[in-house]
Amino acid sequence: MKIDSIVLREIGMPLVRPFETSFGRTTSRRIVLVEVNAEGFTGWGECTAGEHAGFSEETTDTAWIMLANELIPALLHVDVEGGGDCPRALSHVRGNRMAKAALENAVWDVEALQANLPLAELLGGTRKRIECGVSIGLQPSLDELMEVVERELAAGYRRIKLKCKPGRDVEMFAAIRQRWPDILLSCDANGSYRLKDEGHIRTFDEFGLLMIEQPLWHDDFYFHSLLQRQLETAICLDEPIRNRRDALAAIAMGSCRIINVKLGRVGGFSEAIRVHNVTAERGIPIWCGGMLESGIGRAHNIAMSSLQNFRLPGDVSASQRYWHQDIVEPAIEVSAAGEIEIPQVAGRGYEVNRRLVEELTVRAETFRPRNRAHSAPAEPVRARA
Ligand code: OSB
Ligand code: MG
Repeated sequence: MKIDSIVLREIGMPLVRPFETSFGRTTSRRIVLVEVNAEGFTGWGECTAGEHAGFSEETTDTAWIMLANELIPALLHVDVEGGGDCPRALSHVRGNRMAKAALENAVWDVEALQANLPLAELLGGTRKRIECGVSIGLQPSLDELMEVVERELAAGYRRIKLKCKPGRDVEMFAAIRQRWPDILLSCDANGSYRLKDEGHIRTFDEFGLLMIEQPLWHDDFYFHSLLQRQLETAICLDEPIRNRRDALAAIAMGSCRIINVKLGRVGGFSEAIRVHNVTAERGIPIWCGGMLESGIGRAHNIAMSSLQNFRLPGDVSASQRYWHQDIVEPAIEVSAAGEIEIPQVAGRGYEVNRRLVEELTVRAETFRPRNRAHSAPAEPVRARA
């Protein structure tokens, strides 16, 4: 694949409503986008790093620096056939997986167009439609939470996930269960409990939760394995699963019975497929997590969720829950049955609204390869967009 240019940009997008977790509150997103122009096609990738380092070490700003100074120059310096070649091309850079994913996924996006295949099919996906759940942030009151849950169930969503933290848990679960005894219900603590809370977390068992996501430290496997032995409810790990090896270690240790797969957190489609395959082999169900993505990341999450072992509803929901106007067309919609159809056209299946992207852009930089026929320089030419 001959890459003509790569455009790095940051857009600003206010959320329709604030999203609050145990690690903080987000009211507006600063999203890094990567545009890869190659072979007459344009592929897009979205970086899922947050504005602050509350979820992972990466942020919008660190991702920008790594993409501009390390990752884009490295990719422009080598030949890649497609997305699957990117991890090797970027392997000299440690970590920074969300930055890497933005670039790698843009290359997959081009590759699908070039191959004239739906992105889902290129990735090996077989599902025709996916089941959708919602992640509901901490609400100011129980009454407001009940209203939000009612609205999301009425919209058709198949699974409700409640953000929780110490002091904000069993009261919510009890209220929801009293009104909706049979819905698929889960919670996500984003690492906010400690081992001393074990007795308390055991009381969650009575609410018939589908899973408890990341109860303990964000980087832990071992103490989760001790906790999982004391619980009937499945633990789901999110934050510490960075790659296939982590998934294997967590499964071997018994740290969880379910795994959340996030494209950014594992570094892109290639590693996500490896996590998918190893969990499928071991009989561990996975589901697609969300990171308050714009339509580009959302379209990629949809394509990934078409792989067979994505067996539980994901945090993949409609554009309108997040954005007044999404940057893709059509906006991502969820049917009354709580499903999204996998697009059957070439590429990601949702067009990028370039005019809107330009309007939302706060900074942009264009990178081009130097003539590779001559000795390849480490530094690419960088021009202002
Ligand atoms: O832990 O799953 C998480 C959002 C930002 C950071 C971490 C998480 C989340 C969500 C939101 O739960 C999922 C979404 O609707 O995009
Ligand atoms: Mg989570």
